[in-house]
Amino acid sequence: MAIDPRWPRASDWLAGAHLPTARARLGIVGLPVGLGAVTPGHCELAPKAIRKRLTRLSTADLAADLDLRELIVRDHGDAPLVTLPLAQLLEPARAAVRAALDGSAAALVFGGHDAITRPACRALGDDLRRVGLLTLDAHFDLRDLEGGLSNGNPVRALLADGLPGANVVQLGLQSFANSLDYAAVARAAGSTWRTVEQLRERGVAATVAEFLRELSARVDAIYVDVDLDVLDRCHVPGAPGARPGGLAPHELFEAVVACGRESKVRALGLVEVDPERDVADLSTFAAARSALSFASGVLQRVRAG
Ligand SMILES: [Mn+2]
Repeated sequence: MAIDPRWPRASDWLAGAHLPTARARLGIVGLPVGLGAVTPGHCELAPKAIRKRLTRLSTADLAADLDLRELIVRDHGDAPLVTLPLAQLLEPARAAVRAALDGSAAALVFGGHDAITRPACRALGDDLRRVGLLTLDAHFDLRDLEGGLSNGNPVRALLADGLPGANVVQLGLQSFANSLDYAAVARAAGSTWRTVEQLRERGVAATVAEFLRELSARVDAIYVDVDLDVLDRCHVPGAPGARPGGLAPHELFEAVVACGRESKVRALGLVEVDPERDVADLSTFAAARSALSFASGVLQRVRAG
C-alpha cells in the first residue's frame, strides 16, 4: 500500500496522529477473551483483526464533513485476558475499561467475546441504578446463569448484579434466534426491547437516538453493546450468532453514529467477531467501520459543545 500523506489512515490515528485543533480524547482498549463461548471459536483474535482493518480505512467522514483526527486517540492496547476463565474476568476487564475512560470523552472497546459486556458496563459506575445498557444484538443474552458465565448471558449477569431491568434497552432482536422463555425473562425484568422489524418502522438510527434520549433522562452513564450478529449473516460470516434477516451495515453504522452523539454514552463495545470464520474480512471491516462511525458521533458531540 502506497503511503499518501493526503489519505490519512485510521490506523495512524490510532497510533496517535491527530490535528493541532484536536480538543478531546477517545480511549480505546482491546479485551481479547478466549474461553467460555456457546459456540467455541476464536473471538479473542478480533481486537487485533479490527486494528488491522483500520489500515484500509481513512479518518474522513464525508457525510459529516469531519476528520476524526480532531480527536486524540489513546489506545491502551489489549488487556491480558485470553486464557482467563470467565469467572475471573470481571475485575481485570473492568479496570482496563476504566483506564480507557479516564480523561476521555468516551471509550471504544474492541471485544470479540460478548462476556466482556458485563465488566465493560460495570466500568461505568458502582451504582448500577445510575447506569444504562443499550444492546444492538440479535439476541437477548439472557440465558440462565446456572451453567456459568458465557457469551449467551451477559445481560442476565448484569441483572443479577443489580442493573435494573428498566435501564436495559435491547434493539434488533430476531425471530427464530431467541426463545419465548427468555423473552419472558426480559418482560419480567421490565426491560424494553424491539425486534429488527420494529426497529425499521420509523428508521433504525432515529429509533436508537430516541431510546438513548429516554434512557439518558434516567441514568448518568450508558454502555452500548454492539454485537455484530445484529447484522444480516450475509454481511458478517465471522459472527457465529448471525442469521438471515438482520440489519444492513449502513443501518448499523448510522445507529452507532447516533450512539456517539449522545453525551451519556460513555463506552461502546464491539463483540462477537471470530476472524477465523470470516470471509473476505467482511466482519472485521464491519466492526472497524462501526468503531469509526462511533468516533464520528463522539466528535459531533464534542463539536456541539
Ligand atoms: Mn448476539
